[in-house]
Amino acid sequence: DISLIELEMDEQKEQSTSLMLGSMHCRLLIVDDDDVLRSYLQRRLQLDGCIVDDASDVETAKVMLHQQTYDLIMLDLLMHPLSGYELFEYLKEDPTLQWIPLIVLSGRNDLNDKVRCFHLGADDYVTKPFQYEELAARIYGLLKRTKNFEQLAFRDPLTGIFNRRYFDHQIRLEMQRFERYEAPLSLAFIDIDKFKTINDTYGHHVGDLVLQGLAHLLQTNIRNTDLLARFGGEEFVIVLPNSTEGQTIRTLQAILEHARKQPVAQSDGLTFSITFSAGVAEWQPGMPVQEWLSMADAAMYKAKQQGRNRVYG
Ligand code: GH3
Ligand code: MG
Ligand code: MG
Ligand code: MG
Repeated sequence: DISLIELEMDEQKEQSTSLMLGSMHCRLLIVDDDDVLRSYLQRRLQLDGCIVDDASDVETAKVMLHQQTYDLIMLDLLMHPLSGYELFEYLKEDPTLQWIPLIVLSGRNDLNDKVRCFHLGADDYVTKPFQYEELAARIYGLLKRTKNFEQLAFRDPLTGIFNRRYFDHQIRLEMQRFERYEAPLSLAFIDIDKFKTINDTYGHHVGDLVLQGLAHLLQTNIRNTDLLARFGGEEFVIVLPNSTEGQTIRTLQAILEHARKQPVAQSDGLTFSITFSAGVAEWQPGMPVQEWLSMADAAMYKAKQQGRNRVYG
């Protein structure tokens, strides 16, 4: 097998080569029917700090892709019984998988294959045999470009937290995930009270600082698995997996308590405190996303009506 030529490297060379790659904190999937190549690549990439899973055939890879979120896929073309193209087309037809960066690893240095793969949406094409260092550098470059793209597309530039676009995409994935779970999934809408007054009194710049301050307060008081996004102007939204409506209400009440006591921003020797009104709703399997959002929004509206500065379910 030609792919093995480059693999006959001395064992002492097998140490971390790319510290950069480790800093990406990435989970990679190798799909290749060549056992030796798979385990070699897995070992090297793990030494470089990546989490690496592998599959020797297309069907196994499909199952894994639905169980885990991958940052990048390396895909062999010549495999049995299904070829790499079968997985390729499957990926590109699935809205949740089509954006995963993909590098084709192929023993065929063939113009038609290369052109076909790039047309199908491959991000890179590496022919075997290859040098590990070059593949690692390509993986790093691709992950970096993807991260930059995601930063631009999915982050709110003012607060640095996720934006509405990301939220709209991610909330559907969470619903899919929890459809199979026997665990609660909750949503909270947060709207700053009388925010217009802050802008009108102190100017837009202070308003911006307050938005940044509240985003920071929220982000640092929720779990890593919770999803916080800026929903609109002075409205934030949080999706909380494994949290009931009651637990979510208590979480938001604690944050509100914190906001009452501690200013969220300061400027020119002045400090600025806010309160907010929040609405919470727990999802039930089968409930459409729009209905779920409306429930949380209605609870938030009720909190405003009842005098603001409170959290309702
Ligand atoms: P309520 O308690 O009923 O929510 O009153 P409110 O004043 O917070 O609500 P309203 O919707 O009337 O005002 C929201 C304000 O948020 C109006 C808008 O100028 C301001 N705003 C929206 N986006 C931004 C932003 O990015 N920066 C700043 N400084 N202000 C913003
Ligand atoms: Mg093969
Ligand atoms: Mg509002
Ligand atoms: Mg408001």
